Amino acid sequence: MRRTAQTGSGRSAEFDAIVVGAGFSGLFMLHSLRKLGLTVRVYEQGAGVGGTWYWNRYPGARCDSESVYYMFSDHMSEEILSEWTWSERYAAQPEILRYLEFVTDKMDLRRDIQFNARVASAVYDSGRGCWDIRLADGGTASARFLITAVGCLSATNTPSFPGIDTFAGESYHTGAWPHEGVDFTGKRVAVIGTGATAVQAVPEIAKQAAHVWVFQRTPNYDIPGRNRPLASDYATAVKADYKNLWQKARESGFGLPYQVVERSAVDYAPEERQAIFEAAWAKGGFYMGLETFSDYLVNKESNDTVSEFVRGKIREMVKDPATSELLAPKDHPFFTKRPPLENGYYEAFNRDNVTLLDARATPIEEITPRGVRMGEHEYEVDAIVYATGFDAMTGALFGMGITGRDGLRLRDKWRDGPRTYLGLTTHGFPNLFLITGPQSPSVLSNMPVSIEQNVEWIAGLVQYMLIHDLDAAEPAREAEDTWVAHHDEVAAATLLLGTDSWWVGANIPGKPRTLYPYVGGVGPFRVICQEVADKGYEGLVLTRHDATAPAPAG
Ligand code: N01
Repeated sequence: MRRTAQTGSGRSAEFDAIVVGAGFSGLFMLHSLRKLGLTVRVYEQGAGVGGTWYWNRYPGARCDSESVYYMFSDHMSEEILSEWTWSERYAAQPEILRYLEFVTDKMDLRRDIQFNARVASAVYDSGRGCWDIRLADGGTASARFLITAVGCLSATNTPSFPGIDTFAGESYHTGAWPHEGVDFTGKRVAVIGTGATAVQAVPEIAKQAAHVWVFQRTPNYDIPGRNRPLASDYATAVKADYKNLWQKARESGFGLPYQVVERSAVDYAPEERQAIFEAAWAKGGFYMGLETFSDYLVNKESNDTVSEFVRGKIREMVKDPATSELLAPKDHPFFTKRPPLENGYYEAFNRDNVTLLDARATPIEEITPRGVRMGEHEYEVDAIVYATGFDAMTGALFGMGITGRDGLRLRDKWRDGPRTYLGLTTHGFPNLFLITGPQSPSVLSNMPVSIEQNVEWIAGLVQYMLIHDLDAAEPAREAEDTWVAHHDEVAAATLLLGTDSWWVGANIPGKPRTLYPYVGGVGPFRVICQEVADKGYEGLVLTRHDATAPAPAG
């Protein structure tokens, strides 16, 4: 492989690889490609590293994975792993951002990152065998490899409520929060949405605001996070056992080293089941979903038991019966939408200054200059917080104007839903690699574990191409068809497609309904990817730029 892309004009900056995004994925990709000796440029839209953790600065923002597993493993740096200690069970956004800045500086990554650089288009030039990038500010660059590290939840979604621009007060989307913070003291605030974000933000906003109206369309099964300062002996014990724990996480279903017991809730007597539920509830966190029973996603009857248990807890926690009934989900099974972790959310509804509104029974009709109108009632507020989520998994990719061979736009190719090979590549787009792309485990996992696996697989492929003097990698159409069919089959065996959620694209009008992440599990996915690599990247057509026929792949 000729390492540096050749450009005709000579004016465009040239690199071996361009990475888009400087969050967890982009940072590890940069590090991994550098180790192979490639010249790399990372383009990052923000003014700093962090991705999700750069943008989502809303009050209460923190990770829902336990911090000790929400970081790079020793594959990034043994030194960082031993030097860094989290202060809380679930780290808050400022601490995670500090961590990513620490990693960036420690690994000297900053010098290859261009900040405030939004990729406006990325077009493959078949003649030259490289990707031409145009930035929003007019800058251009070319590279043999294009790797997207744009995150799954980075294109914000604000519903097009009539009158939205007429509001005279302050409006915020949680995914693009002002860096200087927002002081809600004494203000009347509308929070629209009740997903994982709102569940974190509402208790914090309620501490300051004169009144908070929470506009709920669909209630969620919120699990107690039971956040607390991290005991130093716990952190030390985890560090001491790190290799084992990370290996477990890599082989697990969801990227967490939990003890999953293969059993169904329906095989247990009600009292036994209750004891198992209570223990997980007391522990807090995703143990409720992952360590109690293993068939919630495929067995409705089993799921009914846990769903009812959580509803019971909500009724216990929220004093006003009408409010607790409204908060108790009945329209979908547990974990068929991402269950938020709550640290004070339900309790917030016991405050006098928090009111829950039913935006399902009476939808929001318009935003007025003074506030939010539902039916005949206008709620006058000083600030509106849109906790309305994201155009997940494809929004940011489509926003980059990716165009592959023969002028094929990614947006057009995926018009009826994503089509990928392993979620990492897509036919018609040579040398385009997607980190945590659709049809990979991505958001159905603890992200750092999936990110490391994706990045290492991509870096392994690039290394293979260097060794074998190959220029381009692109999945064969048949390999892609087989992966999509497998992905769809696994998805269809679960309850996930039956629930409206952003996992299936239901939150964006017109978005194709399909399960966007792969639900086959982090461990099995890893094995599949490894087998593909072991067979000389089976399913990919690997070519030399100057050859017309595919080069032998083995
Ligand atoms: O977004 P969401 P989010 N009228 O799409 C409502 C991750 N995350 O930002 O459910 C009224 O879940 C919508 O209602 P409905 C995590 O993976 C991670 O909260 O569609 N309401 C819903 O209540 C999470 O799943 C962490 O009926 C409208 C809300 O807006 C993902 O991010 C922390 C509406 C959107 O909820 C997204 O969470 C936080 C309308 N027209 C988030 N349109 C960590 O672990 C939308 N809604 C760090």
